[in-house]
Amino acid sequence: MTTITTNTTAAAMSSASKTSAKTKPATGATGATGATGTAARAATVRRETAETRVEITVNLDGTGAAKIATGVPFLDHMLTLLARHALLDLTVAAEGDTAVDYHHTVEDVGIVLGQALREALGDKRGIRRYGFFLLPMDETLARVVLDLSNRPFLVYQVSTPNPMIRDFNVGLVREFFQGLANALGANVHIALEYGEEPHHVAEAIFKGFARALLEAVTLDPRQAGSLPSTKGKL
Ligand SMILES: [Mn+2]
Repeated sequence: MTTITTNTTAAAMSSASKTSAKTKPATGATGATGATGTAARAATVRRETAETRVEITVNLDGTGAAKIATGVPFLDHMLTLLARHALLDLTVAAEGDTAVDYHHTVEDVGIVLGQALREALGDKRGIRRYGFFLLPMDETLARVVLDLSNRPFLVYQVSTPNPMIRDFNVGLVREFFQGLANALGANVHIALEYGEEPHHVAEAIFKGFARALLEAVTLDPRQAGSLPSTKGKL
């Protein structure tokens, strides 16, 4: 378990979190023993700016339990299903300048989730590294391909005729994944094969990403704790 605090204003909070961030023993999750020793693949990251305050705790070897409160109801819905389909235990608490619009909050939650996933992955030994998924949702089909390469790059090929989901612009999904890809150090390709209904489009992308992520972070016993790279570094 790793805790990172960025721009924290509360020293007491920081030291309390350091205390609680001690590595805890694995609790029977297949991935948590062996390759990465006994350290749980979990992390907590806090980040505070003039625009947002975000705290995220993630456990890669979870069951999909989510506790999400971002102040953006549609983002809460997306993160809840992301946790469920990636089998992450995920706690997200965010407060942002949503009176301006949702942009800063959505982007910064993506950044902090990327940081937390990266910390939880640790040295990446034994992981599968790549993941991909084609996810259908009624008339929509989304394709998500992922490489935990430490080479941040987002390719995002999505256009929807009607961008609004209530007061949430589906274009913000791109901002979320740009922040996430940068902070996670991941190559992420997201494409909408086809589809129109914006709620379906966003949901298919988040679920597809979740399934691709689940594949990529899974510990493969055949890797025997080595890095899935001929370069020797990820
Ligand atoms: Mn839905």
